[in-house]
Amino acid sequence: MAGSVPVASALADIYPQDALAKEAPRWNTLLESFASAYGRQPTFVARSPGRVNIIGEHIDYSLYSVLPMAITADALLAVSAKPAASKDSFRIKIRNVQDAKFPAREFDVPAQGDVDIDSTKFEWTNYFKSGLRGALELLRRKRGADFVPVDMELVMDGTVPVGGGLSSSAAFVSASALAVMVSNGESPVSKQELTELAIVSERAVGVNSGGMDQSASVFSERGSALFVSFSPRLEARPVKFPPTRPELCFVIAQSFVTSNKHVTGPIHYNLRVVECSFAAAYLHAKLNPPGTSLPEDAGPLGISLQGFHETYFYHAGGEPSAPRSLSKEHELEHLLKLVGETLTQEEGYTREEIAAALGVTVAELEARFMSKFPVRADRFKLRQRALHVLGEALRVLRFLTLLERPLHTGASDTTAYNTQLGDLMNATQDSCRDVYECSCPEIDDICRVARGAGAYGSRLTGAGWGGCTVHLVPVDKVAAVQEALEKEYYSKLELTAEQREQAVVVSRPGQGSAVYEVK
Ligand code: NG1
Ligand code: MG
Repeated sequence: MAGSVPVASALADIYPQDALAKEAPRWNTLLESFASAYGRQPTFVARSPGRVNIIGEHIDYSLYSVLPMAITADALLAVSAKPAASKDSFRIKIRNVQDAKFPAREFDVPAQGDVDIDSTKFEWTNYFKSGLRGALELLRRKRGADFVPVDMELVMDGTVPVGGGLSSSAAFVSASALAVMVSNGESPVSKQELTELAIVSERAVGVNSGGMDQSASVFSERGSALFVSFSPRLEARPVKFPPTRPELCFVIAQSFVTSNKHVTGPIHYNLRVVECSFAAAYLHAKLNPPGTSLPEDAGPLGISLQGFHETYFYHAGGEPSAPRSLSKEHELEHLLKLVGETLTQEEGYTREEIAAALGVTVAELEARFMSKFPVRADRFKLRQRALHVLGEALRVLRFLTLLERPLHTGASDTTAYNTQLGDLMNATQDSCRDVYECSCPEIDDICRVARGAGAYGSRLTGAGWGGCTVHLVPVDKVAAVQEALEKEYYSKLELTAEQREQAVVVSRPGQGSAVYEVK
């Protein structure tokens, strides 16, 4: 059914042929571990994959479009459900295949009350709980106040590296919400509803994130990247890479620098979200006619650079403040110029300066933008953040235009075309490093080495400050890139055999969320 999470009855519906030899035993272990823990077979497995972002970094929370793809690594939840024993509460029993690292938990949730999540602690089941919370809100809206959720028994197995920039969190939250919805008789599950609730509920774990990861995890289709738009509403459409010569693939290389979401993550990431929202409000105050209001939108703080953009071109009090006939790319170019002229303070802006521009007090500013997720900063780099976001939004559109431009099918050499794609990714890396300040020396190093060995484009992927890199590589150069990274980067780290094996992988666009029926 269009727009709903597919139901699979064979692993071949989910994974590419060459992954089955590894996946089949893993699934068997999951099912066996369920049977030995609970004394029965699970009835289904909810599955959501991780993702790699090809282009469009740190712009989803400003509601600009991005181009990620799902990977093969995923979160699996084997599930069995039964009616709750009590009318007042239901019981969750959840275990992990790696139970030494992630201990088993059991808890009760009030049938009509909230799910308790302590986001100040790292607790692996918080991701399940946030998916549960989101799914319950949706089910309660649909089923009414006297809805009593079922008891659930679950076993989880995840192969997306934690803290590695491939979005293990969104995979786990989406799989959890899916498991809860299916257990409570929601069938089929709408991809749109699942994604929207996963986006909002992941914020309960402490990061004020955008919606790229959950969209990629839920909506992706095997063999295609995914173009995701957030404005005026969430929309995702598969995009294929044209056949090029040499043929292209994506190589993912870990930096093994862990950006711990619960230590540095909230500080860096949530600060960027605040800076982008400040930039939107500031530009609106300076550039749109007095009396125009910036609409409340789906951005994590309720306003976004996209909202300013739309208001500026289309709704500025009926007084078009700019020519209306520009293409989206021209609009972004126009805005980049305006930002350069309007946000002139390289050194950043103080709370006092921003509050004055917005016509509010510092206390009001803090209450509005900095109370949900506190941030620590004296100066806010509005100029740099806005320049990155608008420039990156433009690169995404240019990348998409290249992908959708029909390639000369008989062409025996598309090197020039491949180079154009790679250059856009390289420009993203430059902007992430210098303007958005979300790279780190190790990532810069990996990108330099990979490009030197034949990658057309190399950049960080995901939030940055460590984590993963993605490289656009012609298939005949994969071995050379791998070798160069081994020699110039990985050999200098102390890695376990498992880390060495997972350090560099070729990734093809994988399948999004699915429900597997256990027979
Ligand atoms: P990761 O790499 O999963 O931390 C984060 C955000 C995305 C997006 C990217 C940067 C979460 C759950 N996801 O990804 O929404 O903003 O950073 O492009 O925090
Ligand atoms: Mg994440």
